[in-house]
Amino acid sequence: KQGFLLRKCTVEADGRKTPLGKRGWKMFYASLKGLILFMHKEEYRYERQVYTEDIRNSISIHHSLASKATDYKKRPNVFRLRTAEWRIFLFQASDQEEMQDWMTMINLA
Ligand code: I3P
Repeated sequence: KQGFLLRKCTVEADGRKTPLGKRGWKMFYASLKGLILFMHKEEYRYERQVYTEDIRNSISIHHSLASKATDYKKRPNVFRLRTAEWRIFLFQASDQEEMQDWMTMINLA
């Protein structure tokens, strides 16, 4: 699965809140390959050579859990991803169906 997703980091791997200045929403072209959610800065990058920056932004979804962020009211179609290292991200999809699809693909991967 692939497509545009907005991402917000909220909790880092050390369990601390993501520091101010790094908590903003950022647009990525996401592609799910196996147990890695690649976060590409540009859409065209996903099928070509893999860029170091894109690898750095990628997220291991092994033992992770995606669920609807029902408590986050500021934006629609937002789901939360908690990783095995207990990092927490919010992702905003373009509509409800996309959101559901991403959660299903992540949780079944
Ligand atoms: C963050 C940015 C986010 C906001 C976050 C800010 O600032 O404005 O949009 O989250 O609030 O810290 P920065 O870009 O400087 O990191 P929301 O859109 O969810 O309000 P937060 O600290 O309450 O998460």
